[in-house]
Amino acid sequence: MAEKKPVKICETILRDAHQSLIATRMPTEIMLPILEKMDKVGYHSVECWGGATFDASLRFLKEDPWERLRLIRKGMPNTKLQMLFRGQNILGYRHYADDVVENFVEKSIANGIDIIRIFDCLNDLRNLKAAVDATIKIKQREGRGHAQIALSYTLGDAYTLDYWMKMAKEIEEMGADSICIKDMAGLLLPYKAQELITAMKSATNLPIDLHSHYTSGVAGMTYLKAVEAGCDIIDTAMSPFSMGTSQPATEVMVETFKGTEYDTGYDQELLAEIADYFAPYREECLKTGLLNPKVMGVNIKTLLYQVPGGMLSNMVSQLKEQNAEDKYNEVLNEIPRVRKDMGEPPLVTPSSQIVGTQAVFNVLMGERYKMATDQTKDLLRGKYGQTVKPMNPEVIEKVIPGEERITCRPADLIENEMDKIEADMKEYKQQDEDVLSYALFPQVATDFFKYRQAQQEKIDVTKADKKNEAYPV
Ligand SMILES: [Mn+2]
Repeated sequence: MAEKKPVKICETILRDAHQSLIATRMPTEIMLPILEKMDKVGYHSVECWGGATFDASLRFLKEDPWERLRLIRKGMPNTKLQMLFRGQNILGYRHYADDVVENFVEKSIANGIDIIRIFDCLNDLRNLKAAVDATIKIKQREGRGHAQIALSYTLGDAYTLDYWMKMAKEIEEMGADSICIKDMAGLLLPYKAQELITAMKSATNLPIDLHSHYTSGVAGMTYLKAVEAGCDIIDTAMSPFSMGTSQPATEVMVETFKGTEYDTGYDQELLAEIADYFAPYREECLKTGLLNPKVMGVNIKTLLYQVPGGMLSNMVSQLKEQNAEDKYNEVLNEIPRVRKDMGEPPLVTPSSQIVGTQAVFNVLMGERYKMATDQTKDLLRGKYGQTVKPMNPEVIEKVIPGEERITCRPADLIENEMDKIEADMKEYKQQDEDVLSYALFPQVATDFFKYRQAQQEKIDVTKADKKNEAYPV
């Protein structure tokens, strides 16, 4: 047999799997009892934090996301914990100053994160630099922390093999520890993956991680061809929360590579126990409607139109609101034109919403760019960063006539803001991390802080140990 080269697995059930299937609603109490078993699998990493989990914890679950992280760290002392980090947006929806980005990285690692996967919706590497540099600094100081740069995978004229190879080299020069190809829409086809991984492997020595979704039904095959071409890490989800808009099933990929040079060596009986643990929760989610069977199937339109599934459903609801569902095909044809006008960005949050909404406007108004959203204007102004291709000068002239555009890294224009943010929220602060929760989601965090305080006071009344005057919180 050829030299052993076990494929590494990043398990996503504690983050992307439930973000993709049940709107990020898995509470910490469901996670905790199974951590000990998950810790024994030997996963390369468990993705458990970041992405939408932070917002959903505070907003819907009324949980402190930092506390969740600490509990997972305690429950899985031997496994690397991974998070998803949206470059200069961190986990929020605007560009933050560098001091907020650095502080967030620092606290993420201090509370238990090992691997930070950092991406940007335009693949503008300048928007990743602050987070990557902060991670590298901590790694040099403490020996912990791994900066993985993720490239948003997309199709289009600009995205040649040369483009991906050039990006891989630049990522290596930035000092990242690994590269991820982040295929959020499940667009990467098996034979294309083979080509892509082969090309990128020739350009860099960094480990390559492939992250896809089963949305269009090809991800399992794509992983197989990618691993054969030298892909080092694949992202999978335990079967009860796999497939559909989530990742391929962990157990299936493990079995697929069994007995080959890529054999993970994982214990299928242990994996079965973990799956058995999550199965009743899956049933419960189906029963309550949290898990909609609609997201479990194959969405072939994703492949046909090369547009993420979520973007298509947004577009349908926007058209429905305007009683213009008959314009569906017109808008579908307009999307690639708008994308070209805007420099052909990958279609991922927030660029997917910007392009999709503008395409709807262009069709409904009967004149292209007669009206433009504020986000379209900001994208054209350069406020999201640089696109791979130049934007259409005629569109710029029509939408933001005479305005100055920025070409620098957008965050260069933002003054450090930690002190001000802390001053704004100090009445609620119980831990340093609260300042960061507030920085990202001021209103949602404030509501959470008030809820937390009420809970603590309520607990004090009912559970207070009167004799010792101890007040558990
Ligand atoms: Mn994903």
